[in-house]
Amino acid sequence: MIASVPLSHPLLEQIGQYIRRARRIAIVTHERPDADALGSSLGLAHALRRLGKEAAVFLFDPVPFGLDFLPGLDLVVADLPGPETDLVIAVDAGEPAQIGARMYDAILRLGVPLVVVDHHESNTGYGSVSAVFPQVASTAEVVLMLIQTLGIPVDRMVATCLLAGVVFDTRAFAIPDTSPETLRSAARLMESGGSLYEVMMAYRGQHPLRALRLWGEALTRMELRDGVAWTSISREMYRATGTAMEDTEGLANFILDAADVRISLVFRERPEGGMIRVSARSKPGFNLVPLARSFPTGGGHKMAVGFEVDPPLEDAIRSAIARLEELRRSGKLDDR
Ligand SMILES: [Mn+2]
Repeated sequence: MIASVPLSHPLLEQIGQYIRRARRIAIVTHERPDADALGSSLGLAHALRRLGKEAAVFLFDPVPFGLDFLPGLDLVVADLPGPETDLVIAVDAGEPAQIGARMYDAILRLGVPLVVVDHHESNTGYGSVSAVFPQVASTAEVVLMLIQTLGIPVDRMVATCLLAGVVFDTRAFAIPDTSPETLRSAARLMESGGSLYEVMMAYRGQHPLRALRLWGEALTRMELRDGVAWTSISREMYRATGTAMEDTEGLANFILDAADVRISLVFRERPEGGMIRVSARSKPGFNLVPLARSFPTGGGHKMAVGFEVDPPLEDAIRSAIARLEELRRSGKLDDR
């Protein structure tokens, strides 16, 4: 499949119209933001300010470990957007639930247009305009297209933020969705002053030692059947290693890199209890979205999804692996 990536697009032109008419713009993204979510949001905020707009990123979560190098973190406001807001842009969020009920309800109450810029295969098409490009490797690339559509010059701050989104979401240009246009976008961002080295250092240094200790515990519990590898993280493991749920980010990808693994799953208890969170990853040839969608809150990309299963941990593992095997047998996870 040739990924055709438009340099501009009618949907981005439409969003551009909304932006030109707006004065105070609130940017929101998914909870527990990753580098693409935060980098795309901040990069867009910087660009909109260059256009003379008031723009801020509204997000309750703390900045994740290792992303504090992103320029302009003071544009992140841990609050709901106020009544002066006249446009909301949701970035890298596939559905309202990912933005969080409290934030999304507040947006609906504002009664202003909500436009969406995203690349999730599972995007539900919410919002007044929904510019979703599943073939584009990162939302940061879509944001760059939008910024170019608006004719805003890309400065060093915009460039570094967006480069972070590109590098982290492509796993440093290593996923199949990495296209010539991904590399051209990265080159353009470097030419505009973005530091690939700084971003790469952050990418490689995204895990503190305590996370590796937690991974070590998880790796010893791993099971493998028919190319499907899974492991789990219990509340006790967080306690024993002094870690939090964010320290599990990257583990499913790490397991997937093993030569004899085709699909990886990591089941995690939350430190505070409640639903079991599952991250699943696959090598090319699978589409995991039907698996994720078969659970109430699931979504993501073909080869990278997240979903939630009822506790306890052991039952969650049993039911999700059974579901996966059933879907795989019936060909519903085949990517053609
Ligand atoms: Mn993304």
